[in-house]
Amino acid sequence: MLANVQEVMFSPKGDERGKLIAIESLSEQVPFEVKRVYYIFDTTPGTIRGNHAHKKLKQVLICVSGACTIVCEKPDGSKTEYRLDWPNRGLLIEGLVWHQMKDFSKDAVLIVLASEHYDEGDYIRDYVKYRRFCRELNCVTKE
Ligand code: T46
Repeated sequence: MLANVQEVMFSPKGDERGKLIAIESLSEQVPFEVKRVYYIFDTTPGTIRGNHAHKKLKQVLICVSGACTIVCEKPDGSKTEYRLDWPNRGLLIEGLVWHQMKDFSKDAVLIVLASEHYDEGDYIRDYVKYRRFCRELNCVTKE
């Protein structure tokens, strides 16, 4: 089972009027068909969201306004923090990655492009179960 985290960059098209970023399914940055889009905003100061992993879901997270930090833990236990603070930076998360979102700025709007429709059965929300699941399955971590 795959677990992968990767920063992706979008190229803004700019002219004297401002900037525009276009995102397409099945592109280098979004290597899946987008079936769902959701966004997180108006976050209570100090709040921590996430704290779960997905079994199969692939997602790209983009903070289109403000900033927030995504903490990702792979099945091998390695942890990395990513500060998303610019609309041209995204984070691709695929499969069994335990993730947490924190340090939202007041104006943060975090948009998420997802490969599947909402399915609570795809979530692992218990950390002990997550670690057990990773041990039981032979997880593959892309470098
Ligand atoms: C993730 C991170 C980055 C729905 O009904 N439909 C949806 O598509 C989503 C995403 C959520 N919900 C419901 C489920 C809960 O009752 O909205 C409520 C809040 O969801 P949750 O507590 O899972 O939200 P976060 O911010 O902890 O996590 C979300 C996504 O759920 C998750 O897939 O990877 O953002």
